[in-house]
Amino acid sequence: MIDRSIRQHLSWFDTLKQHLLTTVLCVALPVCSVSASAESLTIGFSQIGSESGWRTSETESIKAEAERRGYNLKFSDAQQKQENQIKAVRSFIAQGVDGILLAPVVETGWDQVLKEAKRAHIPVVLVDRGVDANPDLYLTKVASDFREEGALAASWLAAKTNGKCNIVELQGTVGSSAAIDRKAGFDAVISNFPNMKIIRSQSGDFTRAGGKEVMESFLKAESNPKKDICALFSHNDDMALGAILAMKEAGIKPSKDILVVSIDGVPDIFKAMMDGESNATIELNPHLGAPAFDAILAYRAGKTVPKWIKANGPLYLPDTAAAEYNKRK
Ligand code: GZL
Repeated sequence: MIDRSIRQHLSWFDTLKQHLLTTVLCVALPVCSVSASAESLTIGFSQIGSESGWRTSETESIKAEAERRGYNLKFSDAQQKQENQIKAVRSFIAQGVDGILLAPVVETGWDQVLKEAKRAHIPVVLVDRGVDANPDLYLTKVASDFREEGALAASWLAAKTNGKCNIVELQGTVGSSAAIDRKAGFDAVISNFPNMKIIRSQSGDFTRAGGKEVMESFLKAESNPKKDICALFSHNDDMALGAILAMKEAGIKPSKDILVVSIDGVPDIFKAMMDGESNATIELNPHLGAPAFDAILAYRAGKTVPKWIKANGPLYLPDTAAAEYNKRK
């Protein structure tokens, strides 16, 4: 049984040889497309679960990219539990995979298992969320800047309301980098507006059911919700879609009586905009497979990889909702 690290170097040498061969051939031959690499990798992917439409799109996109490249993708759905993710990563290490994609459900508690992957010379790429651990313990993070997303949502709301708005907030999964940083970015911007304040804030765990349930409690807690609440800031579209349902059931017109701004850019939020029920969404790119796999190839070719590969999306409004919906549905 060749020791893993020797095998790793052998395979690195093979890659280098292949690369050199391709390059030489390319120089010699008039036409040549230098593909990223012909090598077929075995990759472990520890996914959080399927809590939102965006998460499902991310999973489908990463699986499709692995298929396109002819990679052997070992997929694990953690059902939102960190212990299941840690078990999956340990199993990938034991199987001697060439790389690991990890979408960490929460920020903390990863040091030990990341150290084990590093000791096994297996690169770990964080996809769509971050961890509170030494960056030396993972190859790179392919994720949006969530603070920017929160700040963009707040800036849009400040402009829409001339800096005067009582806001209710649906937070994402407690302890997740997406929820922590989207809130931080949003709070930082509204702190510049004395008449903008968050009057209620609670986690809906990034799900439609969670968003509906929490929004129902927000509405019940106000004597006159239409007057008392100016806007909803939701950390993702799925919770906003649940909240829109709660508003309608309470006889409140979403996006008119209460403004709605959220993040992800899933097809159904564009449909809600077309129905006059949502005001703004910020797109989150679910196609993280290619940059993640390319980072692993770069690592195997001995190249340096930046610690954060950022992919932030734009804010969309109802005026382009139909076109965006048709593109995504
Ligand atoms: C953010 C991602 C979030 C999405 C939600 O990168 O982790 O988790 O915004 C998903 O839809 O549940």
